[in-house]
Amino acid sequence: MDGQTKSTDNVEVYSRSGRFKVWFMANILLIMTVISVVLGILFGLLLRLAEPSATTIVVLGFPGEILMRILKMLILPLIISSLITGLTGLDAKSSGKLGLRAMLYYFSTTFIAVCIGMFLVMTIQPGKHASKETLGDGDQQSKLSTLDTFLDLIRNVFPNNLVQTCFEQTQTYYEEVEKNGTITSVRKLGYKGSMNVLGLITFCIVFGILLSRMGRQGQVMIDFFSVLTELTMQMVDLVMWYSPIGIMSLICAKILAMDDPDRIFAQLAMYMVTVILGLIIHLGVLMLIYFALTRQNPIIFFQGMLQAWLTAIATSSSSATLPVTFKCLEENNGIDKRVSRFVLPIGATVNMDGTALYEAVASVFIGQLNGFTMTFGTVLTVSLTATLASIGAASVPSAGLITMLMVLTAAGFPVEDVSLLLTVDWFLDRCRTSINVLGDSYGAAIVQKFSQKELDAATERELEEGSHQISNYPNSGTPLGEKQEEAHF
Ligand code: 7O9
Repeated sequence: MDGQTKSTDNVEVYSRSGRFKVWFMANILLIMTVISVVLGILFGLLLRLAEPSATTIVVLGFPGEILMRILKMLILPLIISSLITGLTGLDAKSSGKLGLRAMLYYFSTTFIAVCIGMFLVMTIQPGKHASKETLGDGDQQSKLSTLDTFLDLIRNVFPNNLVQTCFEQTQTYYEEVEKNGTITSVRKLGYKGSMNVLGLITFCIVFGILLSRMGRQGQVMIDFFSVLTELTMQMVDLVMWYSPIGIMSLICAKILAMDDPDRIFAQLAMYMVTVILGLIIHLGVLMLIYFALTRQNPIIFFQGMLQAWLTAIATSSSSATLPVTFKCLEENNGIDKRVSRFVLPIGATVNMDGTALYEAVASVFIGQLNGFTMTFGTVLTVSLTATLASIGAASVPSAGLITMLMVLTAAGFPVEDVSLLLTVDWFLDRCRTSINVLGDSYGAAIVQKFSQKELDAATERELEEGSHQISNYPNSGTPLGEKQEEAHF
């Protein structure tokens, strides 16, 4: 619009209209995504009236299924190449400092999330308002050993086959065998079809650090991985133009697949209110922390992350959202690529604030439902195990429910009642995933703020060495927030 005002300065007119075009192009995608969420909900609610068959639901959800497949396809090249390029942009010592700061942030915010959850669930007491008679009985779950789960986690950190890491995790299982007429269960090691992210991260971190120390000899490898990152990001660009259709389909199909929402929502209403309120408060706390530490406006940062936030709600998976999170952080919020590439894949794996809060609330809810009184010991046990469960969620086999069972077992609450919560889990999963993604994003910005010294030193060193590597980091040296004015909206 500005470009059409009377101005004698042609250059300015051009650059303004050019800037407007860039702004518009970036925002049209976001606007389309917002519209697709609204349409998805609307179509879902309307089509429910027509009582569609299971086949119709599959067909309606198909474009969404394809979106999930594409996003998940991009995760593997993205995390490998981004971790390695992120690490080669820094020296080993700086990487260590960055990693330590990220870990400190992850641990403290996760613990804050658990405390908020515990406080709310104990003051609101949602378990007192629901009775087991109306909810029905839970299914019996299989027994699990905490030691086996823990050992599996460590086994996954040190994979025995790098190729297998890309699609399978190690998992202990028990097999019933007959020995001299008696049946005993024997412990066996097997594999479960799900990417072993922790194993990949271990390998890539060591690989990246050694590569950064290699000098000239390693340059071709550095270039290889930075081209791979660029290419993958360009693929993400393409997918994002398809995402509005996929998101609409995902949301519409999910609403159609819901069974008898009125009854279930009414009975678990207080429980859901507790979780959602907790998540909202935690988001507020994250924003405060961000403001206190960086003196930047957290709302503007959030607006830059909007696309990732909506994608997280639609996909209910922070790993599938990872490609979009990268885009939003680097392009809208101007986060240094060396920081985001190093910190985000790790954050997506171990930092799940929403999940930690949810597990704390859900287990105390089950305790209340069964008339358990909370002692100081149980509060402490639930808080600690919920924190650990959220950190290990991505790396213990058949996560989600299993981690929930660990918290319940540790607190001494009945485990078979988890199935009661399954009816609303799909909904709460979306809410907590969106907080998981935002937690990682604010974390990347905070780590960057505290690592400016290391980043500047690394940039300077590369300039001195005349390395062409620097061209890979167009964001480097930009103080946090300088790019914020270009943020969407
Ligand atoms: C939620 F880093 C990556 F991108 F490579 C990565 C890949 C896979 C990171 C994580 C994973 C992964 O497998 N994550 C995982 C997370 C696996 C099982 C359960 C969960 C927990 O998920 C959250 C929850 O249920 O609360 C939530 N849905 O953030 O995705």
